[in-house]
Amino acid sequence: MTTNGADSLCDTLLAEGVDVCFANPGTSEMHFVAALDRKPQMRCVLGLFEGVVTGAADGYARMSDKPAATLLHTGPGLANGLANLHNARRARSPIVNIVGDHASYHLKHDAPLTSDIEGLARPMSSWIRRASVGTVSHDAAAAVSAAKADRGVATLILPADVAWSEAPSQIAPSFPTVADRTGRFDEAIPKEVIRLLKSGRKVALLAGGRALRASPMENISKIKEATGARLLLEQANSRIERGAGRVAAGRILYNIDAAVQDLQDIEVLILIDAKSPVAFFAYPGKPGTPLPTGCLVLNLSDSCDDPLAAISAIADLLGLRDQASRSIAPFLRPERMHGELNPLAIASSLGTLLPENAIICDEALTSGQHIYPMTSTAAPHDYLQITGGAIGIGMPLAAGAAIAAPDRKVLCLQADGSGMYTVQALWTHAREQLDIVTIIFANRSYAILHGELKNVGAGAPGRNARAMLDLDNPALDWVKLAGGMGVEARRVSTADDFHDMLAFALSRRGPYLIEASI
Ligand SMILES: Cc1ncc(C[n+]2csc(CCOP(=O)(O)OP(=O)(O)O)c2C)c(N)n1
Ligand SMILES: [Mg+2]
Repeated sequence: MTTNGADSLCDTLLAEGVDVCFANPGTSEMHFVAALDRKPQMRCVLGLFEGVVTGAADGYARMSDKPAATLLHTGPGLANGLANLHNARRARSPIVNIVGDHASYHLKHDAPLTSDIEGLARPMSSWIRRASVGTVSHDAAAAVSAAKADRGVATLILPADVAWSEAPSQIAPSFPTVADRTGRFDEAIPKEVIRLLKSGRKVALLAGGRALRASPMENISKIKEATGARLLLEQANSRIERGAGRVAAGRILYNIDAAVQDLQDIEVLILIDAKSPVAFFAYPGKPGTPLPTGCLVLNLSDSCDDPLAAISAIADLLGLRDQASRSIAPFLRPERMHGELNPLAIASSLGTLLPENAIICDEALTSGQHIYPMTSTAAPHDYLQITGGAIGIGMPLAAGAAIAAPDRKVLCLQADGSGMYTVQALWTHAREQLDIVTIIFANRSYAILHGELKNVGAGAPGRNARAMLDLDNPALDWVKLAGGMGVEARRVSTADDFHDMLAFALSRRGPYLIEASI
């Protein structure tokens, strides 16, 4: 029995559990589109720009712990999606990134869309392969396995002739994946960590990645309490399960001077599915890492396939298995604020009104500083951040999260400048009727860059600097932008109106946008 390469690819993806495809197709992918059309089990979601496609695939992976497929058109389509693939790579999100290309024998003509796809894909991909006639099912199974095993972007290039050529209808068997590594750790590690924890030195546990789910966090928190260590989270995280009933913990500070001061006493840092902290940028005369010189760093992932299993073993060795953590956040509502609308008032309304099990996608940048503290005792929720510093992920991330978790309310906290990079995501919110409330922090400026200009000692901004950092003249009208893409929206400019509007938006299902004039 035979089929064609595109059908074989789709069948293999479905057999591997990949049943969502975020797409923006072109001519070279028409056989793939036709094959997807024959698979009603596959949910195809159109993004009107490739940055929406890749950002949504990231959000989907973070909330479902499995990869979606993308469908991108040749090198330029991939290039448009790279910034959010960069963020996905930093989030360690599994993605099967499918990029269509010309038929193999057409490349020699150097047609207009021909480019070095491998070269474009390499920096953001943990795995790259060009599918071949006859092996496309194996290639697809290998891509899914690589995305899961590496927790990364597996780029599968699909030449048009591979898609339309005959292929065996038999599906390739699955490859061993990350599941096979579950529970594996170096037996010496738990004792070594306990020795360090009891050495009298000042130890900090730095948690990131999968360690930020509720259950491993409780183990880590108990170890902290039993040994007097400090507990910190990475500065930018893929997904934190937090809020009332969960462990409350602070993050490494963004500002390098503040972070240096905060960590000055640390003598030993233990990394739990985390990277050693670094300054976000270099500044003249300032250090590249906030750690004090001589700080010993032990990365559990260097010797443990499953660092969380090692953590669990440490908790057991310390006799903590049946104890509860004492650092569980209570359910407390911040006080309602009145008067002018500002980021603090928005954060306090969020803390009060956040529905249980909500998903927060935070790309609020300078307006977001109060959100993390003001939601620490809110109803339990998941908190997703921009992990790679490439702005323009908030609304796509929310789309992917909402598709992965259709029964949960998604709150997209979106700074205005960043929002304009991938504003088309709102159309996907409307098209798919996603349950997302987007809050635009409309400060009509690249406020963070105004701050950075000051930080480098450049003095007051003149005409050219303001031309590059202000978003006024004309001011963006988010109500019209959203309306033009099918998302209902309102503008508010007082704390009371914001609170009422948020309560209203949360009381209904489907996409809604609030332009918060701040
Ligand atoms: C892809 C990408 N392009 C440019 C930048 C540089 N950059 C960082 S923040 C920023 C402006 C952010 O403005 P906004 O989203 O309105 O947030 P605000 O600073 O006003 O809080 C820019 C352009 C970046 N980080 N990533
Ligand atoms: Mg702004």
